[in-house]
Amino acid sequence: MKASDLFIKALESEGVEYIFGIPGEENLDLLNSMKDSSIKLILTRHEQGAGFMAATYGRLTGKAGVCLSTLGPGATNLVTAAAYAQLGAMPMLMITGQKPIKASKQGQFQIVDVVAMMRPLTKFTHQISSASNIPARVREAMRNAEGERPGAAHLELPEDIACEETDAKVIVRSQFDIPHASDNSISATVEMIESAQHPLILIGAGANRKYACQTLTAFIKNTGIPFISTQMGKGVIDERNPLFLGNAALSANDFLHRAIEHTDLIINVGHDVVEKPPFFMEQGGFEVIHINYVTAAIDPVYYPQQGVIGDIGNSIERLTRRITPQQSWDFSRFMEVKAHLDRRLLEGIDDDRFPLYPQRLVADVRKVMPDDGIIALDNGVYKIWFARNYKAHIPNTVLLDNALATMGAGLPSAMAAKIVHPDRRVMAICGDGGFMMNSQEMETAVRLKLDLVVLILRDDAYGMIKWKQANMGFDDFGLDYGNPDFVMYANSYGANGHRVTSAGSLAPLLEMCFNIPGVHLVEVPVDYSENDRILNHEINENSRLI
Ligand SMILES: Cc1ncc(C[n+]2csc(CCOP(=O)(O)OP(=O)(O)O)c2C)c(N)n1
Ligand SMILES: [Mg+2]
Repeated sequence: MKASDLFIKALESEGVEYIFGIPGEENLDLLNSMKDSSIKLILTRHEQGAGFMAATYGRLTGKAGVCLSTLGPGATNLVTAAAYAQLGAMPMLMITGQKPIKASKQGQFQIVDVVAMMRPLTKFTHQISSASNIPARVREAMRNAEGERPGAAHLELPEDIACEETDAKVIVRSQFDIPHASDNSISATVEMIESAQHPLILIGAGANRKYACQTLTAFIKNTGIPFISTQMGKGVIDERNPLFLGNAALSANDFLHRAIEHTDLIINVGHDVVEKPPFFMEQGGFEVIHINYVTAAIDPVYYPQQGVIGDIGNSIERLTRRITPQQSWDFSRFMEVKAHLDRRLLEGIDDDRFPLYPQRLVADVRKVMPDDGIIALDNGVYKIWFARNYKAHIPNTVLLDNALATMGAGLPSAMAAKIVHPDRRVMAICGDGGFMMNSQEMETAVRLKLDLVVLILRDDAYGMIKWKQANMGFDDFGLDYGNPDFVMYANSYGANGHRVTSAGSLAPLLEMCFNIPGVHLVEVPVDYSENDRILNHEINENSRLI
């Protein structure tokens, strides 16, 4: 068999459904091998878009998303997506081409050492130097990408290897279960939780990866212990749950930090130090139990005293069976904090001012999204508002990146979400800055006939940096720009462009967009003038008063 055919067969055997990317001449054998394959090629307009789509496919399915590029410039364009997958623990496999390795063809033309470039950004990176090794290398790349903690893997398939003949056979996936935590660690944890006074549960990104939602919901119901979530832990448990205190969108000085100050034990489920810390450990302060698939990466502000390492669902189920709710537990302070925060979160939801204020925007988006609707956020200051104010109802319905926190991923990740869940409502939410970083993928979305709403929050500036600039006491300088006419821009792609002209028209317009097939771009002028006052000062001051 030809090596490139074997490569594609190996990917088919891994269950790969799509390859996102842009082939170059060095990938033409592989491309040709895809012609008769069950794997669908999704051609994009930039490798970064392909990488973000593959990573999000991996995030939503647990199976590595696969992307493809040529050597040199194609591969360097994948670098940000590699970091996105690696930091965000999203399983992804990148395949890049290379000039022939056995006989040089064109000197050093277009050649960079892609394997070395990918090393700090991946769990596994390898140049295939013999066709007979393809089955093992593909398997190993997938094992690395998908195994806990998931991340990026990379394989380079040089042009002369891709057309070799080989009689090697595909290696099928190994069957295994994720190991379970030891009885000792479960017993020690039960003891710690039962003897705490004010235990508090924190749910992080890892709990969104596998199916921990039902067991965690039962754990919280049976124990009555209140919980908070990190940005990437949103939705593991329905945030309308009466024991949900709030989201750690801000690192410090929010209402829920009053609860964190009061706890003596944090039960930290699925946390990952890559997320902005939702709390800071201090010597002599509260203790932390780390419940996760892998042991905690230690950091100056994170050094849990107890680990429960193994399948999260299994650990939680066993803890639920073993823990007896204690008379001595006292959650009154937590519930006081919740009452204050809940009241504050209602402020501004019907604010009629225009351009729109973020609180109204978040409330209106929530109104048009069903429980299973997915919002995919790019990076900008609105991410804080959505993390804090948007209540997620089910797992993986708020796709935000609190790991690499890159701009430019909102649109591609929404597209991947729509491909994985064609029957659900999906909305990309982007700043005018982040959207423009990968806006060329509008063409891909239109070509794929995706039903998608792309919300652009227009402040004609890098608003998030303006907000930080104000917070640090600097003058307003150097962060404003102009924009294309987004309505005409969308229309030129064959999408449908819309502009919001009053606060009251946003929700009905979004509803209409979801009812008309196709890609809809909705430009929403936003007023960020209160971000500094509210996020930097008011929350801090008000939370100190409770
Ligand atoms: C690729 C990349 N470049 C720069 C940054 C730093 N950064 C974070 S948010 C931001 C501004 C975002 O502007 P925009 O997308 O318009 O959103 P806004 O905050 O204005 O709503 C910048 C420059 C980043 N996170 N990622
Ligand atoms: Mg902006």
